[in-house]
Amino acid sequence: MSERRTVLTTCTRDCPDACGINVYVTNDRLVGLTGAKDHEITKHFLCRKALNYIQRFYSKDRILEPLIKVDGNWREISWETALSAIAGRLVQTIDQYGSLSVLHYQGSGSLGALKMLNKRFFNLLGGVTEASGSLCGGAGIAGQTMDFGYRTCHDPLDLLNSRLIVVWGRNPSETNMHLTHILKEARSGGARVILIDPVATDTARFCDMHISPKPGMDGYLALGMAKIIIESDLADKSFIDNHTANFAEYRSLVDSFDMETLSDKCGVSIENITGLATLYGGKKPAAIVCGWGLQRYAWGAETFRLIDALGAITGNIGIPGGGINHGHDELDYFDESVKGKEFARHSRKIPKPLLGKAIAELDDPPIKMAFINGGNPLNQSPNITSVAEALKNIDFVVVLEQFMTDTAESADVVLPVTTFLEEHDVIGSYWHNLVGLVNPAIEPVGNTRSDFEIYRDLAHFLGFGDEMAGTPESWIRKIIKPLKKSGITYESLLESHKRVPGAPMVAFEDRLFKTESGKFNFITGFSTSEIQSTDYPLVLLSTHSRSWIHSQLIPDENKSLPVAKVNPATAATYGIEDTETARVASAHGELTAIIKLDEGIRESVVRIDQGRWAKFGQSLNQLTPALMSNEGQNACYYQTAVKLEKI
Ligand SMILES: Nc1nc2c(c(=O)[nH]1)N[C@H]1C(S)=C(S)[C@@H](COP(=O)(O)OP(=O)(O)OC[C@H]3O[C@@H](n4cnc5c(=O)[nH]c(N)nc54)[C@H](O)[C@@H]3O)O[C@H]1N2
Ligand SMILES: Nc1nc2c(c(=O)[nH]1)N[C@H]1C(S)=C(S)[C@@H](COP(=O)(O)OP(=O)(O)OC[C@H]3O[C@@H](n4cnc5c(=O)[nH]c(N)nc54)[C@H](O)[C@@H]3O)O[C@H]1N2
Ligand SMILES: [Mo]
Repeated sequence: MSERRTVLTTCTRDCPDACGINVYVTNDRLVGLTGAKDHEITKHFLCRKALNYIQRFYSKDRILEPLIKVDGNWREISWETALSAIAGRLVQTIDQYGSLSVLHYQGSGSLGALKMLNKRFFNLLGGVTEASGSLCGGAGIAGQTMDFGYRTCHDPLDLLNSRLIVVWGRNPSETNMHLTHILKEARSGGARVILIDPVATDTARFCDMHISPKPGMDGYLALGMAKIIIESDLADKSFIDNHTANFAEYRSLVDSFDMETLSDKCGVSIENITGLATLYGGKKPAAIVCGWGLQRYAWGAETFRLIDALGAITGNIGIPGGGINHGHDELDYFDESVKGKEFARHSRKIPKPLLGKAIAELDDPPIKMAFINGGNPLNQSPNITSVAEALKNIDFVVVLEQFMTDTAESADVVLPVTTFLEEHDVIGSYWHNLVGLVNPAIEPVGNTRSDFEIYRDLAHFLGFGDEMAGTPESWIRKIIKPLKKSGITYESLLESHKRVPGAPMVAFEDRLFKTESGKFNFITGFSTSEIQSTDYPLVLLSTHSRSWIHSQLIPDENKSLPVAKVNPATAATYGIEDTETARVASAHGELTAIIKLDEGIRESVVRIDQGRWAKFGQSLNQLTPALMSNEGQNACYYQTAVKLEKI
């Protein structure tokens, strides 16, 4: 008799949707995944990267034993040997150089809240050097924090109250699938949906209008819209007078440009800017949904602020169906004190976007040992060449991984970790307001352990085991304690995902902003720099793929070449035809790609999905510059100038 089970869990991957998942297990083997039916966002549907997960899970390339590098070759060792060797090395390093000589790098491989315990370990160690800043949304968050006091968004289902929705620099068809369902429903209820993206992505297919600006230049588009809105008397004077600060200075900024200049800068005709502004200013309530693509430039925060300003001048802030929606913190509903900040006697941070340079420059103390979990900085950081150089100079690198990634390959010890289908955890979303438990569907395969178990067990070797002791469940119960007042308990989460009661449907409904003035704070200055140069006249958008997340491909998926989508007119200037192979080169590096002609891509733009592996010569971050945004310590991946060369 075969034994069948269904386990309810939640996806922990770094994605807004944080889906409820039913996992089907037959005879202790995963056989299928479906979206949880009664999860009000997932609604039974899973995306391609989730559906592909079983293949990843059972890949022959998964690491199942602790590994140590001996003379350049990997050798399997026991957990006991691995953990005692690491503990011995830690004690020696800290004795000699202090705890700040240890670097902790936590990526976004899993957004489970239990991953906060990894940080607790390093705080208990005395406080280490932490890779901070952002590869993701730091610029947008910084911009919105300057305007509103903190970043938050409307509940996604509030979009059903909007008459107009502008999707700006976000590609939900590939990266946030359940938003597309809401957009389609809003549209069938009469809302108009507009996409602003230099690429006519699959999202454009169900939009009423597509505006294609020059990459990085949306701030000028927003200024142009503001000019039309103000000059055509579409502004909400009452909102401006009562709830905003710095309007006069912002108005001067708007007035300092004429429409021709703004149109030229953003590459959108005055007619289209006017049409867009008239729609946005005229169809209240109107929501803007901003993505991450929009802010991967040095001035990403300022771009967000100029878009926030559109919400403020039209009074689309604090009303149902309005808002400038990016996201909120996925830890919002949890107890972050488990990180144990109080244990750290020292603290030092280095920004992820400048990781290579920062490691190379640190002394007093220099970095001697590094722990990397849930991240692949040798693939996902901008300008990985500089990161690889820096990592080589660290005496002892420990990587907690599922696969022999570019980063794991560079380590001294690799510890095999479980996937979310083998772990306990709890997770919120950075977009919607449901929380869910992560329940193991099957026993860990091979000799894998969760991050929590690894750090907890390592703590025993180091004499602070008591502070990390306990089961995952006992820590999850602590983490979700703040939810108790809303009636959400561990037991209730075992039954189903729960919407957090009281989670706002509308952001800033009380118009109380946590800024210094208590009001919405307008931006007062803006500048950008040229991305392209004569030698490198194209912009590379290294976007997110529908089929995988970040670098989480299995090695075999790297066998084909990446596909570079370009406008036929752009390809023609290089004499390149559809399906031909070409070199894509920046000032920092190059790779080979297959050219796919696409009328929907703006001229002078190259779009390639990022995530392929550097060890196969295919990481796009061989080409990206190590730049950091003016605000928010964000990586500026899309500020990459390239050229094509026919091969
Ligand atoms: N399948 C899948 N899902 C994912 C991810 C994944 O890798 N794969 N990653 C997850 C993570 S961590 C994140 S942060 C999100 C990212 O989610 P998105 O923000 O949707 O992803 P991006 O691909 O960065 O960019 C979105 C769009 O911005 C456009 N864009 C680039 N530059 C500009 C610009 O200057 N102006 C405008 N208007 N548009 C621009 C790009 O052409 C692209 O279509 O997705 C999450 N979901
Ligand atoms: N060129 C370019 N680069 C980009 C971007 C871009 O748009 N263009 N986008 C950026 C964005 S938005 C982000 S968020 C970052 C993401 O950067 P990273 O967080 O470095 O992304 P991943 O490649 O997903 O690496 C996560 C690794 O963690 C492993 N993993 C998964 N779960 C666990 C776990 O529970 N424990 C441990 N120890 N490991 C686990 C996975 O196998 C994977 O190798 O990348 C950025 N890089
Ligand atoms: Mo991200």
